[in-house]
Amino acid sequence: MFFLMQGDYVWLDLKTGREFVVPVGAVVKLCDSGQIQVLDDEGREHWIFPQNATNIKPMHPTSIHGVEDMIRLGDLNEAGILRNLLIRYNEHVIYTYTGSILVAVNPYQLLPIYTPDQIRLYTNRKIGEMPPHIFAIADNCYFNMQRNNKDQCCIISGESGAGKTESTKLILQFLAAISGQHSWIEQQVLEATPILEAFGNAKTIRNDNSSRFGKYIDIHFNKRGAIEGAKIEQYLLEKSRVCRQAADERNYHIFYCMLKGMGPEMKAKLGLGLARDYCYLTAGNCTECDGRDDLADYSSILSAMKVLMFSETENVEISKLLAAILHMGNLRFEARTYDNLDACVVVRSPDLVTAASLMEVCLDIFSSSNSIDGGESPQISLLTLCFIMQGIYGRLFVWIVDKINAAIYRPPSCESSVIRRSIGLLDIFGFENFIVNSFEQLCINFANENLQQFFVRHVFKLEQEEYNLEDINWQHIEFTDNQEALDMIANKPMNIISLIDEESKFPKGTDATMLYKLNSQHKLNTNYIPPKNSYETQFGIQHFAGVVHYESRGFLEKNRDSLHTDIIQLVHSSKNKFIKQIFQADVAMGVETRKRSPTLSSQFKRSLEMLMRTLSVCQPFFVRCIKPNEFKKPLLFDRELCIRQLRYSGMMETIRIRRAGYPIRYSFAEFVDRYRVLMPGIKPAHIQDDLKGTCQQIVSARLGKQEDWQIGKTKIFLKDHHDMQLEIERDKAITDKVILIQKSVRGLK
Ligand code: AOV
Ligand code: MG
Repeated sequence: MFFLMQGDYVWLDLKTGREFVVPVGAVVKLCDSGQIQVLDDEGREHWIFPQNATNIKPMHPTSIHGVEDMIRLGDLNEAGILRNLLIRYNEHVIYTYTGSILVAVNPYQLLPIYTPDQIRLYTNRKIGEMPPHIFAIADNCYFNMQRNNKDQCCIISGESGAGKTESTKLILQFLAAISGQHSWIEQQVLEATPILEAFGNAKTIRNDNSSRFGKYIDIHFNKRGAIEGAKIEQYLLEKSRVCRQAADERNYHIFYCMLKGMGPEMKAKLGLGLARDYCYLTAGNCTECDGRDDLADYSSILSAMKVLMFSETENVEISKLLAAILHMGNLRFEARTYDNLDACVVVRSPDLVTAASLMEVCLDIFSSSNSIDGGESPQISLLTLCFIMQGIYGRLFVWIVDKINAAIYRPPSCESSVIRRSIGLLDIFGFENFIVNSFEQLCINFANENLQQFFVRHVFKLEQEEYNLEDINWQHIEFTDNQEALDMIANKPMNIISLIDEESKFPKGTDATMLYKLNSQHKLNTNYIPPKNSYETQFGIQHFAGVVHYESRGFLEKNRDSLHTDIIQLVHSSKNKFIKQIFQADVAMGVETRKRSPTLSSQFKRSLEMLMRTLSVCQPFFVRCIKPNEFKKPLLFDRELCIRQLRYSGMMETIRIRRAGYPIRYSFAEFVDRYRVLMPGIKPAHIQDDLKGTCQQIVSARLGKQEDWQIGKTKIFLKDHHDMQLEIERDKAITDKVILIQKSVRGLK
């Protein structure tokens, strides 16, 4: 056994056999002849007998105090990564690099690291020049966009509550600050966030401000690098929340904000009371959210809406619709018997009267509507009502996003389309695995499966392919590829999504027939887990982030997402212009077209394909957010929870490939033109005969012997730190040159 002394650091393998447990770091406290006492990172003491100390290993010096870039870790294993994040986190250092990939651990407290001073510190710096920071990623996106004249994107991933939305906002804030002159358009782009969050975020058990929709914000810059506009794409709002919330969860923030913040006069007009008065706001038994100020938020939402050109009338109409939804949620139904037929009717109530007047429909719309009034049972009537209200809220949300885009989106003019560049920020729902998972989780996990494939392709596949093409010395690195799972879900003939879709369109299709088809088609696929017996209604999928079991009941209904005929009837009979406007497209469609309108999964699949196409032409940056505990608490680091997230995101393989690889590459001509300033007398690329030789000359002079960098057939390959070093030298060379020129000009005078 190796020799140990007091104060030495070791890895201690507790051999629990549990899936997400890895060795813990520990320091030797006492060392006498018989045994050793160590104190582990969790503050627990252990006695170890040296003769059977196979569970203890010395720690590499880089792991003792931690490193900023995990590529430099000597102990390159999960335990090493985990401890590195842990000791930094304990010192409030939440950001760490893996090459240019940023890992961000949610601090669950406000840290003083986002000030205007910090923004200045990170402006125009190379990655690695300053400590890891989300601002460094933003700055690099911006710098790369200009230097390479290429669109950039930033893919922010992580579980619910890991910090994706906060990271997105910080990047936006940074870009707005460095790009310009506090222009109106910048402010508009920033103010879109509070509106989107009001209508699309809610308190869940995992996150007090959980985004219940996905978004891609594309920010456009003009040739001077100032923000010129933006466009927001939204995905799959969770509509069911409008009527039902799980225990301890709330409906969308806007409802509570409105009830707290609206003036008494307006409230009286809309017949509104307190949050606790409404069934749609109380299903989770939670109307308040610690740490949120609904009253203050309401005024921020209103002022943001002003900035984004929502008119006074539009605001009133939105409030009327929200109020109507709340009143409708309070409707009750009674079973009655007519002519020996059981039916149920809506109970006349003040809520009914107010809702009808707000939506400008006459009261008997409900009596003439079959499924609500006169329907089969009170339960079915309530459910139908719920579908209608969800449908209305869903359309309202889409209308709001369109309205925001109308203010911030400027189609490229002929001149600017050539030079306009963009940075896209993707903040999409993370992988979900609940006790009961439904169609929505399948869509969400399908989206994550796509993003993981994008990551895998970018980081592993394309990278290794390129090394081979360029004949570079390279040892292949194994990685987990999720392509097969993705093919089974959406690409191969008879894939899961297409089978669900087909069954949704088939008039006799039911959830059971759908499940039968899924089983017969995929039961042999290793990524598919069929139901255990013929009664079971769940099927499982092996996703990159683990197995998820889906409850098939309800799939077809959700996928059809058909607007209830009752909604259309309601819209037709309403005299309210706003309601007609948000349903414009649906009404214009006509009954038959509406029946054939695309299903939810096919729409979602199409928008995902478009997103992936957009991303594939951008230079990507990745931010991996990690949630350190389930309690939303600062300075609490749940090791197993973190290891699970690190493992599923492929962090280990990422570090290995980044360490072995060459993330920076230039064509010979690009390289010569960018860095010839570092060596006097080198001609521009277009008049060079031997570009490769010239590259070699510059790089050997500047970076020394060939150890880390490589020259391929058409490109030169560098490590991240080389890029930084060359850039710093280049900046210096250019500044020196300018000073020289200034001096000689002065000398001439
Ligand atoms: P998410 O977007 O990843 O979850 P959020 O970005 O909403 O998660 O973060 C959740 C909460 O964590 C925030 O409301 C903050 O309280 C805290 N938080 C996150 N990042 C930071 C930070 N950098 N500094 C301080 N606090 C932070 V979800 O949308 O639920 O998938 O669906
Ligand atoms: Mg979010």
